[in-house]
Amino acid sequence: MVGMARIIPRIHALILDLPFHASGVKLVTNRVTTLRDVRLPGLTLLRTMASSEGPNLQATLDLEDPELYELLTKEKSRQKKGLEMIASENFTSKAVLQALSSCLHNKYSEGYPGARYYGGNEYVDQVELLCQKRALETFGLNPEEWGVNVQPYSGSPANFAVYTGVVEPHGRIMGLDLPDGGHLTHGFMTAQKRVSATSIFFESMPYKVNPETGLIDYDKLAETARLFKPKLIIAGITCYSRHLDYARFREIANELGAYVMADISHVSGLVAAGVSPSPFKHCDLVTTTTHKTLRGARGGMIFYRKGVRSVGKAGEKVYYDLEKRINEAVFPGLQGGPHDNAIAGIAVALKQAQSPFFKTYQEQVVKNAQQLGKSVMDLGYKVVTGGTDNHMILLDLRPQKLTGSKAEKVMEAVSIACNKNTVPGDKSAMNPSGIRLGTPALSSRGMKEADMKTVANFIHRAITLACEIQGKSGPKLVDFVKLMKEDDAFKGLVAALKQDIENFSEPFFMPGFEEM
Ligand code: DSN
Repeated sequence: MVGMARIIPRIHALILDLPFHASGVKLVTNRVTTLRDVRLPGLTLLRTMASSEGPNLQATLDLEDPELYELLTKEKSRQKKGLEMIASENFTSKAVLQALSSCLHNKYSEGYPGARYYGGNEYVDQVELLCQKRALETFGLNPEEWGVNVQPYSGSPANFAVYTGVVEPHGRIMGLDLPDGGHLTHGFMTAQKRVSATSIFFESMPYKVNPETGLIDYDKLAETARLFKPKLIIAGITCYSRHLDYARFREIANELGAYVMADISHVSGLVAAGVSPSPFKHCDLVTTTTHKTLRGARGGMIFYRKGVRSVGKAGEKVYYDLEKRINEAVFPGLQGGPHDNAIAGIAVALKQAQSPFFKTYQEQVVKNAQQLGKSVMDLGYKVVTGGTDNHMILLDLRPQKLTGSKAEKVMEAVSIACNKNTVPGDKSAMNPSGIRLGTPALSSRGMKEADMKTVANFIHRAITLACEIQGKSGPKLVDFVKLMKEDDAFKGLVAALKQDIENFSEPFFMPGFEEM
């Protein structure tokens, strides 16, 4: 072994010294790190796999698939150079990424710990149990009162599993309307189309925000719920910057004997850190994604209550039966094998979420969003609800007479990733008047309030530029984009702002792998 250790670097050096095409030998890359990485046609001796056919199963991605590798490095560079302000995105840790790309990826494990349909799940069982335990701990839950399913592939499947398990087909649900800040899976439909499967297989009735204040109209919700008599009411958002009143949802549901399901996908990191109110006291079910503010691997979780649901007049107890309903809805109802690598990645993130650093991070996320809101308002912009309690702000661009789509296009061109969004009162979800801006990803890079002031100025420059382009292009988006991309003066302004933004953003710390 000692001999080989001496010889290998020599062969390695020899290979690197070879002229590029010498003797029919072609190095796929000059970034050779180990002998195993070298693919030398005609010199199969040096390949890790003795096989002369097929892909080298030990080759790294850069060698095995340079085309894809290049795309991934470009995406990494885009993430690092730009400002990632999509409120649902974050930069997860290297440890989570390692769990995701581990051997757990290889395993099938239909079923639940201790009751799998395949063999070889000794360690997978322990990983899933660890993830469940950490999930309950992270949110301060007593295992006698709450259980959790960590297998949902993401937030939409988690929500669909709850409806499948708890609300019978064509049973009734109520959720915040999509244009008012709800989610597709909260029952979205239009007069013409049942858009989400949630509205195809279940009957949905939306509740709304007050178009003047932008705040949820709980009185109207109560009134509509009395008429519609839903089996389940969803307390959840994708674009709403104020805390939810979970106690009020409970009160409304209690009148009807309905379940309350909180969908905390956006705020689960904030809830875990105690900087947003916890829904658990008031809800029967809680769903969440795991990759937004929680900063874990991409996946979903469903928390369900256990124990006594209610006590009748004669003292008789009614027990929750949610555990069986939820578990059977996830598997075998809607899913096959769980993504064990994702479950491991979620477990890592949940461990991190219990640390004091995570609390500091989430406090910074909120401080940054509040500073961003204040800075853009100081620059003359309208922020829906006049600020934020959480990780996002919603800019209303109607005073600028600009659509969210146009603002989003310019932001993208100058390396700010964000999304167009409806604002209260908007008629069309396809042509919304606002943009949603979030701070979780920038906060993971270490940005603070002072940086948010700089970011607000970049946003101001981008929107000012969008207004100038629109002044020349007219209202059609296609003309707007054409002018932005083809007019020399605008191209120059876009390039200059992009450069300023990238010069600012690139030096910040970036979690994850170095190159991709
Ligand atoms: N796509 C997510 C968001 O941006 O809010 C919700 O699923």
